[in-house]
Amino acid sequence: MNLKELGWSDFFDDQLLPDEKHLIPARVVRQDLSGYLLYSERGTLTGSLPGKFRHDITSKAELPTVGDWVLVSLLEHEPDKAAIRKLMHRRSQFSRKEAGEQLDEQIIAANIDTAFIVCGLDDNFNVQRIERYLLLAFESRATPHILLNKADICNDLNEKVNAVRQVAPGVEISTISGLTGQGIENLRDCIGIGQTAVLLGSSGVGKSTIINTLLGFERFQTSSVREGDSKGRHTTSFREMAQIPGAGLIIDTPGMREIQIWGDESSLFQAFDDLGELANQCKFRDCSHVNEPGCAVKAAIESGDLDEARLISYRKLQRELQHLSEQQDIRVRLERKSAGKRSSRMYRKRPNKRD
Ligand SMILES: Nc1nc2c(ncn2[C@@H]2O[C@H](COP(=O)(O)OP(=O)(O)OP(=O)(O)O)[C@@H](O)[C@H]2O)c(=O)[nH]1
Ligand SMILES: [Mg+2]
Ligand SMILES: [Zn+2]
Repeated sequence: MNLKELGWSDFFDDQLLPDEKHLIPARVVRQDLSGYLLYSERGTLTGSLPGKFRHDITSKAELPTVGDWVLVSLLEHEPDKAAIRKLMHRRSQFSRKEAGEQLDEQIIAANIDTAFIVCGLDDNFNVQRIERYLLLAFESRATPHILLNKADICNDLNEKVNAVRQVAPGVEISTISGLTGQGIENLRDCIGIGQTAVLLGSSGVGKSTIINTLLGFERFQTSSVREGDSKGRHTTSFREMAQIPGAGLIIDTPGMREIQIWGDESSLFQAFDDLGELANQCKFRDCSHVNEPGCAVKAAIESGDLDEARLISYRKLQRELQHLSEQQDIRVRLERKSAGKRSSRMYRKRPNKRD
């Protein structure tokens, strides 16, 4: 395996410090309960995280994840085992807020060029979900590309494609079938050698099926969806990268139950570029598009050029982002407060010591 084929570039080369030349670059292929599986020029390695590494980090986001580049040293008597010494800065990363109450960023995949957002053209078709994924994709710095899968069983293809186009201005949309292979060759051409793509989407949309068809063999397990609502059965449980013969790398992910938003408003503006352009034509710069005179957004809704659902989605995502940022501010204040308490305790102790 050569480093360039695995996605190594000057971006990572420039991060190497003089005293790290003896370490081996490796890419995280899979992370599961037993540890890390890595690809390197020395072949496949199993990696572990030394206690010092865990101790030195300040957030979970600094732990290596699938797609990450790390520097490792080989264990002396077991040359296929490696200790991870350093995590390289990421070129891009697809994150969401961790499920539940925690206020942590969960990194789904790192150093990706293309984020394929997969949606089934069956009963699981959902435009609002695509909107949420797109927001995260813009935040990731990877290029989003929407895959509408299961085209073989869809009777109203044009209608669905048009609905998706409305919420994804400027984003590439492909209709494919992982089962029959329709459109899969074109996908391969989108992932050049050395590039990395990730497949994202809910359970049952066909992510693992698409990868198996790309690879030409049943690398990942798949299973049928529920009748009635086409929901999947959460078949894939770990994120894992595979090398496509004659092309780049692709990461399979488990279907997400919740797509909790992580990011800031700049990605929101990018994802809702169409609304932004309209808003620029509103009479008032700070127009809230509710009942101001000369509102171009309202006018577009009335004329049918803009679906009102788009404005509703925008407001909903904006509220979620604001809530996230408020929660983050509260946490920073609490952390400062407890750090302040610690240092004032230290300060009080000092005079005692002199006594
Ligand atoms: N008709 C049709 N069925 C498909 C297509 N792609 C996948 N399927 C079927 O959809 C079901 C779910 O596919 P999977 O590949 O397991 O879905 P997944 O997205 O990997 O699901 P999780 O691993 O649970 O996240 C399987 O029964 C597949 O055969 C397609 O293009 N057309
Ligand atoms: Mg799967
Ligand atoms: Zn307006």
